Amino acid sequence: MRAYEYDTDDTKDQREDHDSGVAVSVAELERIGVISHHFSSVDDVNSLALERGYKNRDEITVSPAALGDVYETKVKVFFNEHIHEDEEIRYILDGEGFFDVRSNDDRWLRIRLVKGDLIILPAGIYHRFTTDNKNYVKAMRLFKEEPKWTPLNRGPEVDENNFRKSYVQFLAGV
Ligand code: KMT
Ligand code: NI
Repeated sequence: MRAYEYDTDDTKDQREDHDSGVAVSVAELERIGVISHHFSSVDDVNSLALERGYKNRDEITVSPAALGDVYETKVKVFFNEHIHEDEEIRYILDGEGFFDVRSNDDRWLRIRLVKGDLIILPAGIYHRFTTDNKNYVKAMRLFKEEPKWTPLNRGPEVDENNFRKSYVQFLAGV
């Protein structure tokens, strides 16, 4: 895992690094509720899943080979800024990708994940995902119960969502 402030150069594809050169620390990510681990064995993922009460999981490959014609569309959909009403845990099985999360003052922080990296995004955090310019990631998605991965795209309505509001309260230290 390596995190940095995203350079908002819209002339570049979302899959480019967009590295502003300003590093973001693990502590800064923890302050916004984002936790990361590096697990070389899936046994460690199993322990974490057990500890946090996760019962379900699936695997997704995001690549032109796996998704064919819909790859480009999928990659754009994942890159729409959204929240979920549950934690999002992702474990990178192969390849690499970027999760962008909003800082507490609404800047984009880019988190680069490679094989063995695991990330926990809290419910209600605005975020987005993209592959990098290698166009290949294989990830495990973990769920507590039923998959609740419906993305709620950012907008005035979602700003009023109860999961969003709880997260905003967490940021404010309430
Ligand atoms: C999400 O919610 O944005 C995703 O699950 C992205 C695909 S998983 C690598
Ligand atoms: Ni998401």
